[in-house]
Amino acid sequence: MTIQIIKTTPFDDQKPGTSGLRKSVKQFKKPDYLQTFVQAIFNTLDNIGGSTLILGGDGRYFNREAIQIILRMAAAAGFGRVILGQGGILSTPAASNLIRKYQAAGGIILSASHNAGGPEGDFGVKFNGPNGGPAPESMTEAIFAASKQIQEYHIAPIQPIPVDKLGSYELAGMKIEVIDSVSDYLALMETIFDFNKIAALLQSGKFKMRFDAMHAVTGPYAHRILEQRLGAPVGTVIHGQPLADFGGGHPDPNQAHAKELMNLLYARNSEIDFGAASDGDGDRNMILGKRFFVTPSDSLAVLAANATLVPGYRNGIAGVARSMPTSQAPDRVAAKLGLACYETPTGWKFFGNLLDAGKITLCGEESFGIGSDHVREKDGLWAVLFWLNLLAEKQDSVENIVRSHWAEYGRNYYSRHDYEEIELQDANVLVDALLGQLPSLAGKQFGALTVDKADSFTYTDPVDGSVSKNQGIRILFADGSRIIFRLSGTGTQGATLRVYLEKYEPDASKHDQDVQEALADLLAIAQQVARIEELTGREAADVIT
Ligand code: G16
Repeated sequence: MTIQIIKTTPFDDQKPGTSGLRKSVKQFKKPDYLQTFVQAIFNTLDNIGGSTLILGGDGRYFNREAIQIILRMAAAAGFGRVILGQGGILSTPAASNLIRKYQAAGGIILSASHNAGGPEGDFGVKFNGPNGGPAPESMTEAIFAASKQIQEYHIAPIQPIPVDKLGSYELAGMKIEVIDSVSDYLALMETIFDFNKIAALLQSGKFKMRFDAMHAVTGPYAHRILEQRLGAPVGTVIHGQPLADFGGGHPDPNQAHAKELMNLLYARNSEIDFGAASDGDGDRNMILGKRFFVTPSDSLAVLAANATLVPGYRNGIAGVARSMPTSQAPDRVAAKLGLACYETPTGWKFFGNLLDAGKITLCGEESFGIGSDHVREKDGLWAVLFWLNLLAEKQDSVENIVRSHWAEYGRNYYSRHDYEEIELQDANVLVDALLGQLPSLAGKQFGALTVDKADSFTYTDPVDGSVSKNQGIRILFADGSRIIFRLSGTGTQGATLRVYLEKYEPDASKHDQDVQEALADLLAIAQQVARIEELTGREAADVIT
């Protein structure tokens, strides 16, 4: 079959962000836009000939069209086989698992994660390498460089593949296997968690949970694992049908966007003991107890402290890692248990080397992502099953488990304030002004707080020595409190300024404060130092988590 060679001109905006290339659907639908980026990925790969590619996405608008285009381009590039999730559906962690399990050359995951979907929403493409993890910075740079050089892309002639039907197909000499999207992932979860104990808890009649799939990719996974395999009552999974526009919602599992779940758990007479949600592509999670929110940072710390209660980690964990803005709660666990602890820049790709080298077993980020060495992505349902396994072992409530954790390790009050869609130019002025102040901040007194150190975070990868600069501005106080400023790398409109606030409280009698009240002095300092209102016109954040 002849391969078509289509002449094209490069786009100048195909620089992958924190997690792949995210743009509006409108941008992705521009003639040749998707094709150029996919060709740029293929052009940076060695040894495609005959290898396997994993392909799937979160089911959002444009997923199906994009799948057909990528299949044709994969055939033209010389892949021997594409393993495709049924209906074009694969959660990000499930795709990571398939890459590892079937020794693929890599995978393309179609998702803009927690960003809104639909024709007016966002789309995204990310490439994961043979270890199953997001392409490291060296590769995303190479893809960007290749995208600027593209003069043509290669594509096999049209031959639509019936992606909804399980089975094997052939396209221009390439095999396409349409597989069940859930089975391999479920099998992996069964090797990690005590399914019998979790099933007993879920079927006891004394424990009620709700899992909010937010009309995104985890719907089929959660129905199958929680309801069908573990026997939780039907209705445990809400919003379980993936929709191209996520039902008009924002598939971001946090207190602001998972409103319905929050209302269920926070109702005065709520009968639900455990609530959880996941995002567009299934890698994020939110954990709730009855009228109780677990910060992702605390969640990572609790899982690390209790890991040996779970069969997959019974022999102990090698170490933990957290992204720099994530609270230091996990560090306290690591110190007490004598574990190695690493601080990386924001972005799951930075955990890959540590996981591959066996330096860490668990890792996580404040942005509602936690994971382990079972795949090379954060994993929403894995975190939910981990919590269920702990609840089944401890026979205690989420709130009690977290409160006893605080009593033992102290509490890291933590919150993130997001100022969304501010003018890019304003954001850059703010960041430059902050950078300019850094040398003069050390030693400065703000009320009861003294600045110990202020810098722009630089990370040196302990495995390959690569250096990543400008990964967030840190103001570190003498008492361990921190203010971090960063511009998001996942937004598609203007700039999002993230302000991360953290304060450590060792005294258990002070663990009942309102989070925002506990952090009010730090917020005031952040607003003052960064001149947020003056430079952006914003009095307060749009989203507070
Ligand atoms: C992505 C990355 C995460 C990162 C998050 C927020 O998550 O995979 O590592 O923490 O974005 O990034 P930013 O603060 O730059 O917006 P996801 O779930 O969107 O893929």
